Amino acid sequence: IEELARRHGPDRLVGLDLGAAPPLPEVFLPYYERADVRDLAALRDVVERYRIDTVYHLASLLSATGEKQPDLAWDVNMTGLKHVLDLAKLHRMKVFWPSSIAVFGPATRKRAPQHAVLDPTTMYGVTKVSGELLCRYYCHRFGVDVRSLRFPGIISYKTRPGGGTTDYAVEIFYAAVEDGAYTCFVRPETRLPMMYMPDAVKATLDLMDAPSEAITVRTSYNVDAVSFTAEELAEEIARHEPGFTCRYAPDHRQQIADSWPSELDDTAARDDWGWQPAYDLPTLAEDMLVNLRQKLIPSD
Ligand code: VAH
Repeated sequence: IEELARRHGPDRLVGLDLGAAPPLPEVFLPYYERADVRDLAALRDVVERYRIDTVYHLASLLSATGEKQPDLAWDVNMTGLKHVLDLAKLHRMKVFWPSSIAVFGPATRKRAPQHAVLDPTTMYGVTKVSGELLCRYYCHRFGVDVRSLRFPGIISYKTRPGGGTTDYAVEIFYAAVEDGAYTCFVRPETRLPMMYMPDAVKATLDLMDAPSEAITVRTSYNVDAVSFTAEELAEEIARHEPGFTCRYAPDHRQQIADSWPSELDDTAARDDWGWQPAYDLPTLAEDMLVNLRQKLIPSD
């Protein structure tokens, strides 16, 4: 929302979520609607009242929450996406929809190719594979210009994490600033692909700005940025926060993490629309900690 406001002006945007508007310290959002993405009539009313031409459809239950409530995950993730695609077909809207590394499963080697056998072990992953196929169907059958990225774990200081398996890579930064110590819910050697939020926003908007004829992948593009183990992350944080300690107590999320690849082959994204990440682990960690100290430690 903040980057779209910078590019188009806040009065060109309408925020929509189930709950109240998120804190947006950098922008005032004049138009905000509350609706459940499973309510087609409510979505259609917003689309028609504001004459929406582009939708960034991010509403979803994530992997860990989805395993606790698989029926709800299927309902929100699939019904919500189909409603957006049906409205996009009716009103010729352009759509961005995020997929995830969660589409991959045990059949994939540690470096996930763009075109692979997709055998996810979570309901979240099943909804992402199904969603990718639904998007490609709506594009080829109805001409809907829907585009998608298979995001790695996304790291941000702006909102606290919730419901994801990669959340340890965000929680650890908050714990380092607030407590100087963290108990990690995956093993130290767990290596996963990650991406800093500014890179995720850049990838999303670069993809959406690309000419339609450049888009050769209508399921979802692999995008890779940085891969590290939980231990490598803890060691990098300790370089910036002397005395920080991390212990490991794997829980149910370990088996989800173990089913995912450790990196992605994103050649197609780089070739088709010039994908290029800007952050590596040291610059990501530095930026996270500088901003979290400002956010969490009250200035005198
Ligand atoms: C999750 N952060 O952990 C999400 C993501 C890479 C996984 O889709 O569920």
